[in-house]
Amino acid sequence: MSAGPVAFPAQLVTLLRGSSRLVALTGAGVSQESGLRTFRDAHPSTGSGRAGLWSQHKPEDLASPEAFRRDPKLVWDWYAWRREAVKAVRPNPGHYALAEMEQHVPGFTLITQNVDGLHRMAGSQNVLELHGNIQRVRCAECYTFTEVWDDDTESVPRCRVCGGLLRPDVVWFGESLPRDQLEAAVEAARACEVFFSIGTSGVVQPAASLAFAAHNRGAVVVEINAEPTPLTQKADHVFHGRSGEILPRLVEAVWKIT
Ligand code: BJW
Ligand code: ZN
Repeated sequence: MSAGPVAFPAQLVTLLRGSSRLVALTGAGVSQESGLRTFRDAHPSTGSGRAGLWSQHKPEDLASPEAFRRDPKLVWDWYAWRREAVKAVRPNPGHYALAEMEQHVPGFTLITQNVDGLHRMAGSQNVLELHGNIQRVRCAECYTFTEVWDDDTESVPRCRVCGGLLRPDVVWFGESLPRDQLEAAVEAARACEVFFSIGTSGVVQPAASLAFAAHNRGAVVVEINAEPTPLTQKADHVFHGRSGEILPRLVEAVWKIT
């Protein structure tokens, strides 16, 4: 799919040029062009290898405390595989465009649901990670973080402090989001002039409600996504296509043309 020529309304360009409080909420779609799989898009089964194995499971069924209790090794291995996949990829033009946007807007907050760390790698600085980071590993019992563990093929590695099982420091369904990150995100969403929702299906709470909070406080809401979402009807501007194509063109149109 190609974004084709994108026309940005003059009203939006002018608003963005004068904007000093801007929020961008990102989801898995932003990292799709780096080669990472999204959660809810249809995926062709590879039929072989690990990717094929995981395609038998719905990601949401693995991203929960219940799944970890039921089969810790299955969940650990899924994250170990994804951790390696993340290490092998690099930011794409969408990540870099958002990092550049931050240079032009004094009060820019990037709120991400992604656990891959690609926004920071692209140079974004004011980043709130709502769902944690897949490269961090901690004890499921005592919360102690660890950077070294014995990767046993038979069982999940254990905490050196209390013997509890190790797990990724990500937020699973039914778990609370990191309070400091969520509070800062809510505050930024309520105070911003423009709110971008980019590459997210907008179905996972509480992240999905941030765009509506911004809208209710009078912010202009802009959606960039491959397909319509529950936010589309409420958004003031909608651009359907790939974020890695649309975002660089937007930055060019708003901040690079005098
Ligand atoms: C492109 C593209 C391209 C593709 N360019 N676009 C209120 C009402 C109902 C339920 C709840 C509620 N409050 C809480 C809940 C329960 C639950 C929830 O939301 N459930 C719903 C699914 C119904 N939420 C929680 O449990 C949260 N905890 C919480 O609220 O605690 C308090 C509480 C608990 C229980 C009850 C009440 C209160 C925690 C949520 C944690 C989510 N964790 C995961 C896994 C993280 C670790 C990991 O990576 O494994 O986070 S699930 C998964 O979904 C991951 C993502 O961050 C998240 C969002 O997905 P995202 O990013 O939107 O990806 P996709 O795949 O869905 O969408 C990609 C989009 O991109 C698509 O639209 C594509 O079209 C598009 N796209 N290529 C542009 N190139
Ligand atoms: Zn422990």
